[in-house]
Amino acid sequence: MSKKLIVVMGMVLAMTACLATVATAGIPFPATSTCTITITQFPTRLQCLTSWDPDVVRLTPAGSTAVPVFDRVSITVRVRDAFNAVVSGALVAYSEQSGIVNIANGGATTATTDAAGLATVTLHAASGYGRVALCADGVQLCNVQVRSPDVNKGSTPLLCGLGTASSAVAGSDITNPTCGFLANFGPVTVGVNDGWDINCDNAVSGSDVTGLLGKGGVLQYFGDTGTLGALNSCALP
Ligand SMILES: [Ca+2]
Ligand SMILES: [Ca+2]
Repeated sequence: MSKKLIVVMGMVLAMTACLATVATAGIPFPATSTCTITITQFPTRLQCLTSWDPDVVRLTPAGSTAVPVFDRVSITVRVRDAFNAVVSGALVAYSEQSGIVNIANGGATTATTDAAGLATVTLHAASGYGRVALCADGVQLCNVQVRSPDVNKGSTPLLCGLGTASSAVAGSDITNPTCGFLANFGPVTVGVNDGWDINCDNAVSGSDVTGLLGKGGVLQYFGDTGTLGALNSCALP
């Protein structure tokens, strides 16, 4: 299923403050720009859309060839500047904003805004969990919360980060004593163990490992390995 929502970023006070200091024609401005977020789920997990705000996007880990893929998110942006004029020719791309997350090579598209300031980009593959931002010419316009079954690089606490290079869905994702699924079993506390709640039922449990009805858990992607891209900053290259 898919769901659409429109996010208008920013606040009047913030816009007023920015207008007084850094407003520049032709520069993307969050408070006047809009994001239309469409999440398509494979398979459907309505709880990821109804139980969490913002909605959770479950991403296929790097290198996975699993069919069906996990979720896919498309964001259509209309980019405007601080004076409410559309910005054409802006580079639109995803970047890792926070948490332990890295977009996989080939896991997202980029685009350039058209004459109406519109562009659409999609994201389907990343490892880790956290927030992924949508950036236009290096300015963050909105973000989405993401989770994947690939939560670490190996079996020791030192390998709880993802970084770059290759990563795999393996036994250590389940058994790492600090950042494995087993170590995070229990009711979800946001900011503590929500990144492991793959099926969004507000608890980390065996169903996140096995997948309900055999789908959507760690085991569905077990053994998948691939290359994580360089960390993508919102700053222009
Ligand atoms: Ca892993
Ligand atoms: Ca769960």
